Amino acid sequence: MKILLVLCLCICTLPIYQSLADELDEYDDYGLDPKDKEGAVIDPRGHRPVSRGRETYVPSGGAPPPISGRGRYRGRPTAAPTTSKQEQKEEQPDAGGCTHASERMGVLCPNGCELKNTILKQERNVKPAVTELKRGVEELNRDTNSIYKYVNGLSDELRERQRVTDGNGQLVGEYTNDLESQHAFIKEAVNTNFPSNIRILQGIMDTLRSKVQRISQAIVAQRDKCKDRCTVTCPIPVVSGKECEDIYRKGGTESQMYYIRPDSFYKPYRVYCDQTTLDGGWTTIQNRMDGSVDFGRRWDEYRRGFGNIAFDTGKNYCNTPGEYWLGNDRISQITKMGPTEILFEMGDWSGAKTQARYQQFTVQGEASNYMVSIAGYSGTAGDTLLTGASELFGENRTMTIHNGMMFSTYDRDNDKWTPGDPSKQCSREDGGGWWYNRCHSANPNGRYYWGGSYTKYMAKHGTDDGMVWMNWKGSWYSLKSMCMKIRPFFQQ
Ligand SMILES: *[C@@H]1O[C@H](CO)[C@@H](O)[C@H](O)[C@H]1NC(C)=O
Ligand SMILES: [Ca+2]
Repeated sequence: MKILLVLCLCICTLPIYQSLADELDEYDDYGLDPKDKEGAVIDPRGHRPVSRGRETYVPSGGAPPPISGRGRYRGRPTAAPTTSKQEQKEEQPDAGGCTHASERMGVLCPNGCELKNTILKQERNVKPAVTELKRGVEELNRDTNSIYKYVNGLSDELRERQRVTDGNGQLVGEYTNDLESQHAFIKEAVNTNFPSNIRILQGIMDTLRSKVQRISQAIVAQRDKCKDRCTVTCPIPVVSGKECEDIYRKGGTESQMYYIRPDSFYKPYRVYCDQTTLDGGWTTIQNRMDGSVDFGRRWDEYRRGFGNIAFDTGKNYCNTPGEYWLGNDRISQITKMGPTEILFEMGDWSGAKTQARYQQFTVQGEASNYMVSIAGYSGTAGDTLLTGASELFGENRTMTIHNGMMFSTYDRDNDKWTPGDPSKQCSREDGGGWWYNRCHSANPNGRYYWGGSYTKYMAKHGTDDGMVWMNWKGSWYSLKSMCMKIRPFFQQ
C-alpha cells in the first residue's frame, strides 16, 4: 500500500516540480548563479578576436555619410527655458511591467500582464497534475473495492470452515484461529489504512484544487486589472507636431508624452518628448531605467517598436517615460527627414551621469537593414560609436566601431562576425538588437543587470551582454539608465 501511495505521490508531484523548474529556467534570463570563485573578470571584451590562419576580419566598406547640412530648422528664436528640473527618476508603480504588452506602440500597461502570463502558464501545469492525482485516487478506490471483496470472500470461507470445524477436531480449530487472526488483521488494515491513505490523497487533491481555484481567481482579477490599466490613456496633449522640436516650437515645452506625425503618410503615434534637457526638442527613441522591458527581441519587434512610452505618475498627464524602443522604421523615417543629432544619456548605479552626443545620425530603411551612419562626437562618455573601445588596439578595436553597421537581432544576423557557425552571432550573445560589428563597444539594448558590475559567469553566453558603454565603464559594468534621443540638427 505504502508503495502505491509513494508511487502515486511521485507521479503526481514530479510534473509540478519539473514544470516549476522549467518555468524558472525560462524566466531566468541572466542565470543568476555566478560561480563565485575567481572574482570579477576584468578582461576587455566587446570584440571577437580572429583566430589566425582560419579567419580574417573585413571591416565595413564605406558607409554612406550621415545626412548633414544646415537642417530644416533655424536656431531657436528665443532663449531656451532654463528650468533646473532634473531628470525624472521616479520609479514605476510596479517593477513587473507589462513586457509583452504592446503589439502596437503606445499601449500602456504598467503592471500585471507579466504576472498574468506566468499564472496562466502555471495553471496549465497544475491542471494535468490534478487530473493525474484524481486517477490515482480512483485507482486506489478500485483496489480498495477488490480487497473488500477479498475480505468478504474470506468471511464466507471462514463461515464455511466454522461449519466444518464443528464436526472436526482441534487441528482444524487451530487452523481456523489462524485464519481468523489473518482476517482480523486484513480487515483492520482495510478499515484503517485504506481510508487514511485515501484521506491523505484526497487532502492533497483538495489542496491542489483550491490552488487551482485561487489561480483562476487571480487570473480573472488580473484580466480585469489589465483591461483597465493596459488601456490607461494619458490625456492627449493639445500640441502635436512632426517631432518633438516642432512641438517645442509650437509651445509644447513640457516634457511628456505627445503625438507626433513626421509625415502625412503615417498615422500619428505616441512618443516621449524631452523638452528640458539641452534646450529640449528631443524625441526619445530608446529608454532604459529599471529593466522592466525585455530588449532581447526579434527583428519584427525592433522594426515596429516595443515597450511603454510613458506613465502618469499622478499628475494627470504622462510625464514619466517608460522603457521602450521607438521602432527602426520610425527612427529611420525621422532621421531621414534631414540632419539629425543624437544624444545618449546614461547613468551608473552610484548616481553619476554622463552623455555622448553626435551631431549627425542617420538610419537607412529596412531594405538596407537600417544601416546607421554617425558623425560629430562631443561629450563625456567616450566616443565608442565612431572610434571603438579605447582599451582595445588595432583590429580588435576596429571591430567594435558601430558607425556604418547594419542592425542585427537574434533572428536576423547582419553583423560583421562570420565564424562559420550560425549560432554564433553578436545579437544572440550580447543580449539585444543593435548595430553590431564584431561585436560592440556600446550595447545600450543589452541585458539589464541590477547593481552594475557583473561577470562572465552571470552572462548567458559568457560575453559582456550588459547595458555597456565600454569607454565609460568597461565591459563588465551594466549601466543603470540609458536614454537615446534625437533632434533635428539646427545651428544654435
Ligand atoms: C587582439 O585580441 C587578442 C585576444 O584578446 C590578442 O591575442 C591580440 O594580441 C589582440 N591584438 C591586438 C592588435 O591588440
Ligand atoms: Ca554574423
